[in-house]
Amino acid sequence: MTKTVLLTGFEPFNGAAINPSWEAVRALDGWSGPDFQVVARQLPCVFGGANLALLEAIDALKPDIVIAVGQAGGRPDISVERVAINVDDASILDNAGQQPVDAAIAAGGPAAYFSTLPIKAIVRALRVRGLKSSVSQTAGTFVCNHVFYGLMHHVAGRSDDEPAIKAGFIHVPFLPEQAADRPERPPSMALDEIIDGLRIAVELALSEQADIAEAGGATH
Ligand code: PCA
Repeated sequence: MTKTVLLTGFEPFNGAAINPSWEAVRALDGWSGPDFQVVARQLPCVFGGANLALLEAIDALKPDIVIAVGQAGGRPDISVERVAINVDDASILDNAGQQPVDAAIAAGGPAAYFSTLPIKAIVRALRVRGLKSSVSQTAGTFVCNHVFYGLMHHVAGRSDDEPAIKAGFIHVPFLPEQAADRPERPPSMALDEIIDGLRIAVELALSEQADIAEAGGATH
């Protein structure tokens, strides 16, 4: 049976003109193989609204796998997120002018959820292909973590007669043109490399049953 993979990316935020997460996932929209098809959707960078759009897309597309993707400006690599936490704590305004502080995403929900993607297998495969990648222990407390938590909360709350959804979140760096605009010259990655990395992540999510056990945690 054909599996549907939903990839989401975000609209630009914080005054930017472009968001590499959307540029990358839209390039993979319509990619398919004998047993899978990829659909890309854009999410607004808005607390609440992003999760409504995500859940609408899940309802409409009935994906088997969901990988949400966001920009993490300043990070040097493709970071595969391990954990979503139940808090919104924004240091900047979202695209609707909201700035929640220390607010629960799901009142009474668990403190955190783990990604169900094979995160270490993805990181290893990316590195084997020469792409910079690491496991990240925090997706922050802005709209990306909000979507990651909302996604995992939805997936965890599905009933037993609904098909399971494998899901997680990946952060990508600035594009070179975004970095060049900033005085601090943050790290960046070419769009083609980001697209390649996401393609590998989709392949691994489709093929791997369990994650690999490979040391690589942080000591602090
Ligand atoms: N990055 C932001 C939100 C949207 C995006 O692409 C974040 O990391 O929260």
